[in-house]
Amino acid sequence: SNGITRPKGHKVSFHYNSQVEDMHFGKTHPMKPWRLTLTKHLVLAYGLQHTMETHLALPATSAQVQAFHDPDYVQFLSEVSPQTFKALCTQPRYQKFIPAKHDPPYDAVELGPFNLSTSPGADCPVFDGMSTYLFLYTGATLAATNQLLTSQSDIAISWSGGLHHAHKAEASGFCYINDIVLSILDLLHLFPRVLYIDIDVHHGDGVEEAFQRQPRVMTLSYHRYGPYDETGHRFFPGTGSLDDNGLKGTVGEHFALNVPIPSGIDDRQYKYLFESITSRAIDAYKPKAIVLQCGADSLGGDRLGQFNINIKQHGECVSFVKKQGLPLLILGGGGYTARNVARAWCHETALATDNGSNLPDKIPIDLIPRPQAFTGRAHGDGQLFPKFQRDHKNDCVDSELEMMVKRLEW
Ligand code: ZLS
Ligand code: CA
Ligand code: ZN
Repeated sequence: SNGITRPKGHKVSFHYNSQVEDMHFGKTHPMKPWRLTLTKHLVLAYGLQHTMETHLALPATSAQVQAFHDPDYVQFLSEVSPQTFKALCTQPRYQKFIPAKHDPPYDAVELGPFNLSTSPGADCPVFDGMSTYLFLYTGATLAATNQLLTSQSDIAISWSGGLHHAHKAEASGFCYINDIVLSILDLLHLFPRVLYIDIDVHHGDGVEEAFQRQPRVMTLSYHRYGPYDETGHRFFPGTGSLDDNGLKGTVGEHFALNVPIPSGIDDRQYKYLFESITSRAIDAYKPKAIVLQCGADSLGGDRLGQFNINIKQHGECVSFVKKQGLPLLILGGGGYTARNVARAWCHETALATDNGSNLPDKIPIDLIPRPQAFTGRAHGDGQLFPKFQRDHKNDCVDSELEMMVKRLEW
């Protein structure tokens, strides 16, 4: 009655556990798990749960997480909390993971092992409920992966996953467990070639690094990349230049692609880069499954991002990949202006189920099952899919973008 319909010819599953919503990285920390509450509420408000299977995620096991991560790191993560951190830090097995002291100005945060810290100024803080959170978002992604492996879904969605910076024995950039690497390792049991595409505004360095010697995984990241700033930093994590193509001298060389982008890129320019490069990568590589990390910090108006992409174009990337008709895992990632994250990921959930053009700008009030659940900011301004102000200076020169596409042709 509301125009929302089931997808024709393909099955979608949605993997999530609301427990992740209650976590807080810290008062000033940009990563807000409650953006997932907003996303869930929008998805439910539009009735999209009737167009797909919704699965309650269970936590991943330590054994599952050890398929990529160091056993000492996994043990630490499974026990850590603000209460246990100090005592854990003194245990002998973790000593080799504690970094040397840094000189000013890099001594501001006191780091424990694995780049973890209880200081409020840390990218990867230790917070209450952290273990629960980490193993749950990983469990959601692995359950989604399993749906694809068993052909029970054609598209599987895990918005709480997509944490692309985590390393084998180190947390990095708000990421602790690399659920993407774990998922791809599982996919490799069945699929001969897996393509990983990353539209988060940051470089997908953790995933690229894990598979830099592996020709059966191609990684393709679109991200902000630029020169050093006044503080001697590049835009995080500082890697992912055009000539970063997988580990030289190994069989993995040429199976990593990076698209470094200046600030302020607009919809037209992003569409040009994304569609020309992604289609060439797919034609040449012929993947049998695709993992798409949909970090929403590439949207205009993001608190950390520097692009000017609208939700419509962000979603068109999802549609473009879906159109390939391959088993598809859709993941979250960054996204720091919470209301826009929810708008984008709800819109993309609708695209996955062929309901992209069926969402009215205002939530149909008669569809709201539990009014008290919608007191958040998801519909605060009444407008669900606004055009963003193009608030970042556009440093993208069309001719340079064209040269980049040419250089990536092989
Ligand atoms: O891709 O730029 C950095 C590293 C630093 C600057 C910040 N300080 C705290 C540490 C050293 C060089 N880190 C980035 C990480 C971005 C991770 C993106 C993750 C993803 O989207 C996938 C989920 C960064 N940018 C902004 C901040 N950190 C940041 C901003 C504000 C704060 C508050 C909390 C903590 C300290 C004050 C913080 C970090
Ligand atoms: Ca990226
Ligand atoms: Zn990001």
